[in-house]
Amino acid sequence: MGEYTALWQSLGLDLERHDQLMVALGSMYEEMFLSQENRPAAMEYYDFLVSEIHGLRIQELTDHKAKGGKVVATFCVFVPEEVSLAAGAISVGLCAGSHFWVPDGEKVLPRNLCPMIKAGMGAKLSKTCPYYESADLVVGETTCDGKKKCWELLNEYIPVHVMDVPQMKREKDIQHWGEEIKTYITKMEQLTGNDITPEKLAAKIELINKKRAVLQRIHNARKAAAIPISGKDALLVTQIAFYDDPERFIEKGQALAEELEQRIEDGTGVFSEGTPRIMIAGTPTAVPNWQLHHIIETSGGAVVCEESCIGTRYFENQVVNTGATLDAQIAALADRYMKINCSCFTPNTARVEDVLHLAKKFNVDGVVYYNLQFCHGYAVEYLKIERALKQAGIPVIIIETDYSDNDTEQIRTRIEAFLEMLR
Ligand code: BJ8
Repeated sequence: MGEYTALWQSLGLDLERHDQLMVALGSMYEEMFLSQENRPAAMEYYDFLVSEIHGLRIQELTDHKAKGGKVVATFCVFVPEEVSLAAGAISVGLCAGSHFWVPDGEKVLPRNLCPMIKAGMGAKLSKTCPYYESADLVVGETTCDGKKKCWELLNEYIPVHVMDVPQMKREKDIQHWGEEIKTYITKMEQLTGNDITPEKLAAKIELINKKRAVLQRIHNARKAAAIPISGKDALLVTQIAFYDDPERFIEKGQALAEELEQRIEDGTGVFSEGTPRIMIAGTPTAVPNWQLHHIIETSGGAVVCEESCIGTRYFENQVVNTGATLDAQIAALADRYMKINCSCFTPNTARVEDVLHLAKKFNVDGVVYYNLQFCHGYAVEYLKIERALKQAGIPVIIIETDYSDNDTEQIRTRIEAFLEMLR
């Protein structure tokens, strides 16, 4: 990617450290992804995107900015990308999924904090993420305490707009979220200098609904007895949905979905018969956090579903796109987004139902509950999920970890024992 050095320089990246990051990412990708057998041919596009993760897409963002366009960066699936796009901005999800950034984050944040928050902060401080350096605005939210307080510090380095996510789902909370969306519309209009009209918003609601639909279609293919795609590859596709151009993503996603459906018809699976089917539930796995999927799939299991924000919580439920006025569209957006069952809500019983429902729909043999260290919401919620799954006769194990690889072997031993029990 030497041809991008001038681009990275223009963004002010720390080139030496950025090189270290790229080398680590490249070898990890080769080991975890390219070594897999019998992958769908359509994965070639996603391999290409990863190889260009800090190249072509960054060039596209830079070209957009050169024409006066804006880039907004987000950390949570609550931020409505429809609004950002309707204002003519590009929206990218920041990844924060690597230990590489944690030590930098710990320079300003306490060590006993969720690794995703520390990595999110560290990526900015280390000047190694060209998405961050391309962003005109970070849109934060008040989902968990760690993130909520982090925005105040991050705002010292880059402008941050915070959306106040309610912590309950009463009618007045849904209305409040609608008000927050309205405020975000004003913010985006000010940032871009573009008006958001009902026509523009309707077009972007339709676009993002299509993106959700194609992700759901790919995900549905994993219900098949002969699983046509590995969990790692399916996860990668969802991760890429956060930063790729939506229209291109939809087109390429449709090609992948068609291939997967053909594989199902042909009975072509990527795992041998009898491989235990695993659902991962819990905290998100942002790029390049592939560790748990990799451990499961190299220990004799197959991941068939992610009940996660880099999974079903991102693409389930469409926005009803029938509103003719901005107010009606905002209400429809608020309704859809407030169906996301993040552990920041109390009560959050719908999430327990989601996990049970998905476990049955995807015919899973066991659930691996993934909890990022110091994420109290998901950790506390485990008890209810565990109880419900046990009652339904579905085995479950909890894995609590951070991004370091200190505990990889320990996790592998536990996963191997869990899979053995499922056989
Ligand atoms: S909607 S899950 S993307 S907040 S950062 S809560 S892991 S302690 S990411 Fe999330 Fe939005 Fe909810 Fe989804 Fe825990 Fe860490 Fe907080 Fe986290």
